[in-house]
Amino acid sequence: MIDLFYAPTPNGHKITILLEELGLPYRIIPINIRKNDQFLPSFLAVAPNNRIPAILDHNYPDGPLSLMESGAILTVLAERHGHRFLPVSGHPRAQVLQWLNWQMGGLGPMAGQNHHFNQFAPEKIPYAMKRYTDETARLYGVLNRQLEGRDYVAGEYSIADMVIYPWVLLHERQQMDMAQFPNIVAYLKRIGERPAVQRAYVHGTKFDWERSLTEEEIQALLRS
Ligand SMILES: N[C@@H](CCC(=O)N[C@@H](CS)C(=O)NCC(=O)O)C(=O)O
Repeated sequence: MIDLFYAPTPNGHKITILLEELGLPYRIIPINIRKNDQFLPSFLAVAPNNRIPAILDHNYPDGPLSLMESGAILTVLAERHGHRFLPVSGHPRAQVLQWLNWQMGGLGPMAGQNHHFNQFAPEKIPYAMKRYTDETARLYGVLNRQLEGRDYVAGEYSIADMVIYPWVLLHERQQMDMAQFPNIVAYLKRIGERPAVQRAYVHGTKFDWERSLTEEEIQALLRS
């Protein structure tokens, strides 16, 4: 069994997508990041960076593995489960890791700042709004070009697509003009039609943003 510390955000969806694609049994431990549940000691013990997602994977003989950082979680899970969605070696593996890290170090942080300054910042700061909207658009341009003549970003459908999809799905919030990125529009449709992706997103509809867990409740959940 795998415990997934989760909220329905782009980084959270990445993990439910892979778990559903692999058909692995898992249990959601809801972490309401709007109510600061990410600072509860039981969660910090697994994810010292106080951010979701994180996993406690009980399928290790020498004790559960705790892991944070979505890119690391996807890499480790794919390697441990038959290398599905992550080639074993050579150019194909390198390409998947390249695009995975492009998302982790580029698209994710830039689109995250874009969301912050365009949607949530208490004051409108035009310089920051423009900087992150422009940078997000530049990254969409890179992705759109990479998808020219390709169905997926690194050859076969892979964990690189699973990290990119949840972020470009939020293109409206990022103020992107999708008429400029037709390959991304087709890519979103292609991935969104996968039954595993649809199942992954159902967790989001069930998440209660009004509810906050106590430390005792998390501990009880982890013991059960
Ligand atoms: N690089 C991290 C980023 C994780 C991240 O930023 N998570 C956000 C939600 S999408 C979070 O937990 N935020 C809580 C906070 O800011 O305190 C990953 O990919 O796992």
